[in-house]
Amino acid sequence: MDRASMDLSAKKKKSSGKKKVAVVGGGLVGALCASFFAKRGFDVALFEYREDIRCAKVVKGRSINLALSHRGRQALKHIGIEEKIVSMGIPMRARMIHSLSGKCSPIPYGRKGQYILSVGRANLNKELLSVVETYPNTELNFSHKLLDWSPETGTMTFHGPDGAERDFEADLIVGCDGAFSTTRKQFLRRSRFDYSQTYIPHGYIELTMPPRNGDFAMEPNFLHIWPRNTFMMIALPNVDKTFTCTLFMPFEDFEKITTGDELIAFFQKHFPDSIPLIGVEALKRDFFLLPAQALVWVKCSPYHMLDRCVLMGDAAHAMVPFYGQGMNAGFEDCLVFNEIMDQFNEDFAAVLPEFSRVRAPDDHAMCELAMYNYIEMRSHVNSRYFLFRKYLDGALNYIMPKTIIPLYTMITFTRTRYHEAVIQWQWQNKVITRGLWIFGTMSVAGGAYLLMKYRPKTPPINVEELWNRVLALGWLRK
Ligand code: FAD
Ligand code: EGO
Repeated sequence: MDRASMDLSAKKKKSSGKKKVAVVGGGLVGALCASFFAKRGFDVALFEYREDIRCAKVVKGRSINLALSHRGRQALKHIGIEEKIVSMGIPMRARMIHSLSGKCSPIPYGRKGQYILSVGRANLNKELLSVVETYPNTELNFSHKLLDWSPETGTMTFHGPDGAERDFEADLIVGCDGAFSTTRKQFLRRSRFDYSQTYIPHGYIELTMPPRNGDFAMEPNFLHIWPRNTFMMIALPNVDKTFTCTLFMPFEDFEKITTGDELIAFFQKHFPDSIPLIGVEALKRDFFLLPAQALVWVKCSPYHMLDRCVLMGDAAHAMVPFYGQGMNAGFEDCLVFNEIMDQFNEDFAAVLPEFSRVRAPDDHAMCELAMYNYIEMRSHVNSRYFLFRKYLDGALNYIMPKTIIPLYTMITFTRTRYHEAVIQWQWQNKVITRGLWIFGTMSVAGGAYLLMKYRPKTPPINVEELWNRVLALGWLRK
């Protein structure tokens, strides 16, 4: 679409009476969010920096596949594509823990058919964009890079496909432009905006595990995990029968591996069972293909500015990927925003502050949980500890199914507000430690009582003989 017709269509739609919403970023959250607004009848314009990935030959970007869970699925359901996405994904019903010796131990995610889904990022993004297009009141603008926008007028300036700058006006700007959000830059210039950005020492690379004899090289319906403290590797299945392995490790360790031989020696030491599955040549090729990617953590508050602009997804809360919740949290943002739109009759002046008030504590809690998992996993989670912890979680939940629910379950399989899940978890931990204390004291007391009651009727101690035995011990030692 050329400049003139774009402005024309903008004007035409504005005259329809409904407000104009601009969604910046056509990634996972942006595309979903655009459908949410379109479904409510708003005129929606989506702007994406990249070209249309549905036409692009190669799609570069972060993580090839992701774990989709309950929160994300609920949001997809709202725009009617949950079933379709689920059918395109691969259920992971359990984690498969790979120990150093190559032993594999499965631990189910839930007792009754609970599972997470491995979905391809590119496919999911394509489907979401296609849904946006099914609404007549939307327009997709690819190869449009937001340069800046004005909080006073709501005018955005884009770098268009022809290299020229073009302006666009909207009543509401929704910033879904990821962890390095351009939309957010205007927020940083204002007073009373909290912002923090932290890089963790770990980076990640992705490796592809090819099919073996035309089938998956490992069992497909699992999230495969190799917990090795500071070195962590996971593998998620893809529909083409490959696995995408993600290796997380500190940048300084990545830097130590410079040759193919060093790489194989490293894998031989830490992930020996994966070498034949990935293949020595493929391993060497994939590992050195791209430099390790950084992992950043962004927290900010509030999420809105005036009645003009709101941030969602990674733009509002980028988190480290150690809980598999980044996209799910971003999708849930759209659901929560939608619920508040119902409550406040789509009055942006009321909806936006309420969204910040309600949602920021939850996203912050999730960012912190992801960080907590990262610290816990890198400091002492090897395969034995991982199994121990998950069995313990399972056992406690089995004894008290209503009272003690594993944190991972609350986060992944319910829509319990993230911050409430944390409170509930802390309360449970208190109950568990108190229970252990009571159990421990009662065992000792009970044991002592039973000992007294049923003590064997032994003859009285002969002190002299005892002393002789002690002396004999002394002789033995010499
Ligand atoms: P993005 O996906 O980053 O999309 C932002 C979009 O905005 C992009 O398309 C970009 O091109 C566009 N854009 C940026 N700047 C501009 C601009 N100036 N103008 C116009 N457009 C712009 N989450 C899970 O739920 N489960 C997982 O298993 C999981 N695994 C992960 C593994 C790794 C290694 C990583 C790094 C992340 C993982 N995540 C996972 C998190 C998930 O990837 C993100 O939370 C999710 O992609 C956020 O979506 P988004 O749309 O907010 O941002
Ligand atoms: C003790 C034992 C403490 C992402 C286990 C903490 C995360 C953490 C990155 C897994 C699953 C989806 C993931 C579990 C723990 C995705 C996930 C988990 C990873 C790494 C991941 C689990 C993509 C942490 N979920 N998870 O319980 O199976 O437990 F290993 Cl590195």
